[in-house]
Amino acid sequence: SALPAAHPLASGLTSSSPLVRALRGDRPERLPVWFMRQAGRSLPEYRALRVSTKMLDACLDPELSSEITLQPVRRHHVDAGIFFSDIVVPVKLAGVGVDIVPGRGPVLESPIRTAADVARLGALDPAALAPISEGVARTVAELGETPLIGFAGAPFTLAAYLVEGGPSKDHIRARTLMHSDPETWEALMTWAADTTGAFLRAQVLAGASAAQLFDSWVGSLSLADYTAHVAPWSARALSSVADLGVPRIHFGVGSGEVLAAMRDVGTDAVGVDWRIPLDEASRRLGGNTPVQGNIDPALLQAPWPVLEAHVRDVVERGKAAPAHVLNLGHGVNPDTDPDVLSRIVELAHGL
Ligand code: 1CP
Repeated sequence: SALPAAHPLASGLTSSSPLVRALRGDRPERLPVWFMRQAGRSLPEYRALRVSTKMLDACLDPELSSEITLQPVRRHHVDAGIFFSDIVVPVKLAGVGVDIVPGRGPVLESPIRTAADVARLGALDPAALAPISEGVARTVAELGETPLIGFAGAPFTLAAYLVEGGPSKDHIRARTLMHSDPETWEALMTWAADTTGAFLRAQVLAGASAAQLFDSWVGSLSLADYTAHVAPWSARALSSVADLGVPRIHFGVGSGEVLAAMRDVGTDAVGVDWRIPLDEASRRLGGNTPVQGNIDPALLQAPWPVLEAHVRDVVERGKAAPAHVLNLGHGVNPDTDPDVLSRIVELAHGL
């Protein structure tokens, strides 16, 4: 692979970690577990660090991004860190006016809807990614044998924000554009794939031992639209790290109809939300693909015996797949008691 020799995966530091082994289709003695959105608002130590710093400024401060990434690893003893950043960080670094508004999410200065809007989008200068590479390098230096997961937003999920101008429910404008003006759509998706791909590649080169592509809003698409108007660009984004040999995870929400198509764009493992049980997900994937998931985040607020029974059921059903990484079906809700997450890790490691 083209990884630098000192990279934790190339040097052997993380190559036998439970996470990397499971993503490569193995069943390590310890079931690996981490949580989407484990860094951030459920942790009082995160809220304390963030009081005077805006979200995107925190993402571009290597000392802060590294410290926030490490907080949940220290507290919960999870099997991986996920780099603290956001899917819109590369969009901002490419010069697009975007902010993360507290309580709302990413909001664009002006939405990208026309051929002229897309033509104005500039290429991401690799030098702009320096704060990301530095944040990752600082993080892996502290993590040792615990792998760091790098991530990026999939082109469709990014396009949903760019076209809508902010969070939306059904991503109607984006779904209209792919049909009403396919040429503009394809130009936008190509830009999004290359921009998000560069962000992902920078994290891997700087030391991430796995890469996850988040297509959070893929559930609003039909299989036909996914295949024709989205999959080629998700493949393009994932191909940005294909030569580096790190295991790849492709995650979506509401993805039951498109699971196999998401696998087919080129990934090692598929992340599954809480809507379909893992044995059914594995069946839809043909039985040969490692799966990640899929504790229902709503049950994090349920009484422990209820949650424990659910986690055990998820682990049992995960045995239908060749390998399993335990996770949530979507991100940690900010109201979650962090002790509950620690307790799930303890349970998983004792199984
Ligand atoms: O003020 C704050 O604390 C901001 C809240 C926050 C945080 C902590 C946002 C705004 N982003 C993040 C970090 C983040 N975002 C991480 C790293 C932390 C971790 O996972 O441990 C990651 C992986 C993301 C990725 C992300 N951002 C996704 C994909 C994952 C998912 O949850 O589906 C998406 C869709 C976003 C957009 C986004 N950023 C922030 C918010 C509130 C949102 C969602 C807005 C919406 O509902 O549309």
